[in-house]
Amino acid sequence: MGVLNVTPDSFSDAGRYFDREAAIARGLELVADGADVVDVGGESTRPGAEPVAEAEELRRVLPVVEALAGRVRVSIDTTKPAVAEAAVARGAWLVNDIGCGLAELAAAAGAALVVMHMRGTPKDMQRHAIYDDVVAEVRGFLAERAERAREAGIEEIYVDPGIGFAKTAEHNLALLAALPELVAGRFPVLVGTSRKRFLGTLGRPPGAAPLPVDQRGEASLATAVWAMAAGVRVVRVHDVRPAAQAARLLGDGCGAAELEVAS
Ligand code: HH2
Repeated sequence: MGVLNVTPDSFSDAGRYFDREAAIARGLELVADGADVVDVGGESTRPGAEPVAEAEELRRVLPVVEALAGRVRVSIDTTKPAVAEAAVARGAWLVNDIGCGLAELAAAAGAALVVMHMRGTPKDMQRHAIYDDVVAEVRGFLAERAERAREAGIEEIYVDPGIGFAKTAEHNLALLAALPELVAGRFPVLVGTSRKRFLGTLGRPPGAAPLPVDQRGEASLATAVWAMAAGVRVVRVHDVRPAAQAARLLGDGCGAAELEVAS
């Protein structure tokens, strides 16, 4: 899943694809790089982000969804029912329900769904990063919400631990370590670590500033590969080409035996 942020303020590619034509061109580039799905978002979810009015979000995403929908499976990343509904009406295949409020709508529209774990809203979520057992709490939440979505009639449901959403770096690492456990559940798993802040803090001296976004590529790929090797079905990434190559390698059964034969 390639990330396409049609926003002026996303944490990594802020403003680069805010222009409609630039966004559509980027979507097609993601497809050429090997994306099976393009996730279109018109509102940043970075910690502290300001909310966007519905009319503005619709203006940002709908033409892009429409332009891409005939060429690739499109996902709509939103918390707003009107945005999800209009995007599906224009051909979006999946509702990326990061606020966990759109299952009924996705069911009625016949769309696939991502159920993601978050607490609060992007503006205040980091205040809610308090857990006794983050893995058990996230797993329980996802199982319950996904089951409800299934009962509402949705056939294709993905669960996502919501890396970076109301989570500290330690919480993110605990959830990544627990991916094999999450994958063993009933629903396929989606994970997004790409360029996130915690990747820039790993191995840094205490108190040091995190690595800037453009220096988080290697850690992004490493965590995507770990996720895929753990059995995660979808990885949400900004840099599609290396992740798609890794997916092919793993999907082609890069068991040690086969690699040995090839070499
Ligand atoms: N992460 C972001 C946005 N949407 N959706 C899912 N399902 N899982 C994620 O981990 C996830 C997500 C944040 O990344 P990005 O879109 O690059 O940034 P921004 O929200 O600032 O636009």
